[in-house]
Amino acid sequence: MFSKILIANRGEIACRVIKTARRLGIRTVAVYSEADAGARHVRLADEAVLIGPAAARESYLAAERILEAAKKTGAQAVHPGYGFLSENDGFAEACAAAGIAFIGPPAAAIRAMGSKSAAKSLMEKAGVPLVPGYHGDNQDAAFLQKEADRIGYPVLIKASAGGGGKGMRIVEQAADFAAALASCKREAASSFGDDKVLIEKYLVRPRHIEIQVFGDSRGDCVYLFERDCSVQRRHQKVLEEAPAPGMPPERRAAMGKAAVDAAKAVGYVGAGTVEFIAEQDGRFYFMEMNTRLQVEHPVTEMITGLDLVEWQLRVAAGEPLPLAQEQLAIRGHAIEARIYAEDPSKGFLPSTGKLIHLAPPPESLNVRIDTGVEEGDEITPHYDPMIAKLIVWDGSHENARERACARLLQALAQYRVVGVNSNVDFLSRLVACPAFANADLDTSLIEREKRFLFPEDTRAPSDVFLVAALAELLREGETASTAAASDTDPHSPWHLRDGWRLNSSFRRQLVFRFGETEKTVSVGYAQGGFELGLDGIVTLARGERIGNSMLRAELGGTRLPATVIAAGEKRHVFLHGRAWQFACVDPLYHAGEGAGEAGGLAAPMPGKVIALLAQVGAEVEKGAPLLILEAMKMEHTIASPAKGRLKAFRFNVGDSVSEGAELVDFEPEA
Ligand code: MV4
Repeated sequence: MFSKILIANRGEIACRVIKTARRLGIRTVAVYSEADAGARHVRLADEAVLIGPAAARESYLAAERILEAAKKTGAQAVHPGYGFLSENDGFAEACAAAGIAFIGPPAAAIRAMGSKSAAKSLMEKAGVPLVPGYHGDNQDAAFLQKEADRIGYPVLIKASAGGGGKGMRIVEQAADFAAALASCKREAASSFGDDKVLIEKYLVRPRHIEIQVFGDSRGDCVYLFERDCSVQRRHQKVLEEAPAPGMPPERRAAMGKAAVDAAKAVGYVGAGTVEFIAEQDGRFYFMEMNTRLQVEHPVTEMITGLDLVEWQLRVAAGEPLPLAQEQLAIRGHAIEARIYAEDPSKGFLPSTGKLIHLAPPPESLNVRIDTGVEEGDEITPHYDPMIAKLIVWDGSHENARERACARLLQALAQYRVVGVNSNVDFLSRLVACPAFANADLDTSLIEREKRFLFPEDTRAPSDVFLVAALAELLREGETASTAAASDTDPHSPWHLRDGWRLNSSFRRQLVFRFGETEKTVSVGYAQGGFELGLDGIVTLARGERIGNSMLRAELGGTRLPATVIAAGEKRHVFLHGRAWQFACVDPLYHAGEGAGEAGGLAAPMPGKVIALLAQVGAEVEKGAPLLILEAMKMEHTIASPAKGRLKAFRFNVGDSVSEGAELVDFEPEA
């Protein structure tokens, strides 16, 4: 076995490989780009080598720099992870030439599966079933039209060099074929530099079922059962599960055998995946082979109890496969959800930024999290915006899938992501939607269920605003007691945040902005709590904050565990297993913002100063309460527009101020 390996990748997969290497006592070398200097995979590895700037071409795709790092650190093998150089036959060859083991298949096997049409010819010879079609060299338009007519419509025209759905055309009838062929060839030429196409029967409502295979250098090969990855959006997998729902043992064995035949036909060694497209009745056809460890390998690990990275390392070191086919069995059901920094309501636009708060559900026998980031890390525009893979497993004999779905829903409800948009709520709706719950799977499930998955009504229930208001008031209370403790007069009534004011029976207001709409919660102070008014209904609210974000709330006598996270003026409320996001706007906060930039804060309307809340000379955070102004029988907190220093108050308690008057001298931090 190797004593030191280099991981030519980043993110969660680099971390995943390090985990197994460490368990096996193998030292690890990470490589990283300038953008990843503080990344988790760098922190976890025993050594790390900077290989270049953020752009992948100059770092994670720079084969020579990675090999140089391997030589310099004395690594005996390179694990390529997925993506980047993992399916680059030239890199596999260069490793071998440098005397470094490539933890993956031989270069020739990568090459053989690299061309989709050549791979299909090879598979046909090996007796692996193919979708009825034509994938030969004759590209004459009239000939291809005849082939399409023979196959029968609808047909699919695919770019031979394509993949991932690029350059595909569905043709419904013979009359449309010539035009579709011409346009497909144009796209293939410009996208792949090769206009060769193949023609296939178009399958309606297909499933994506893939078989995990493993070969060793002695020529043995086994299959580790299947994964159903039908739930995709634009050829991006979203949910993956194992085993495939409704798979009879005989078909599993037939698909397993076909996959092993495919692997053996190209002399496969290591972990590989043979992708099949399956009709609803179960008939299956070879699509392509991925010559690497896949993102979704954990679901296979969960149902087999195996560590596929350990197998990869053993096989690459020349050891035989650890287990034979008859020693392999399936236990339970596993589902993986890919947690992404993206905005599902904006076409899944990637969302970048700092992970201000990141709290995954607790890991257990049933819940696994594979991630490359922690709270405080950044999702940058340079790489894939995946935050983590959330994998659940249930071992029941009867209804393991149903239980796994329930576990996944629960884990998603616990997942907290603040700082970037995430697909967590979208995933919850997806797992809960009847088609997925009933395992009515095919590759267009998301498209078909879009009305359920992209609800237009995003209004939050009242509870959400009441909980947010309560969190705000409790937080203020804590700030006020801290201020009182450091004041010369700790008994000053101005520090009591219980609504006590001389001769004034006011109600203050908290305003939450949610998209285009605003919700106003009026606040009255009651014994041991608050009277919160919303939409004409008054609710008695009380509770306590636990730590910085957890809230033990009680609304009208009902206990509600909630989490409220403040990030600037943004508030994230996690309640009822869902997440809501809106802004908390102090009515005067914005009025003062412009003035704040000029070094002061102006009164937005005539009123009276009724409390000074901060110490002159103090460093204050953005949003820190500075003073309270009473205007039009309401109390308004003037908050700091930025982080900075409070130089002076221009008025005393009791002073009347006119509209536009500068209230404080404020120095924003440089
Ligand atoms: C197909 C098909 C229906 N019939 N081929 C999409 C990606 C590429 N690898 C192959 N793809 C498809 N090929 C025939 N003959 C439907 C798809 C397809 C698909 C396949 C697997 C997973 C998701 C998909 C989403 C849309 C279309």
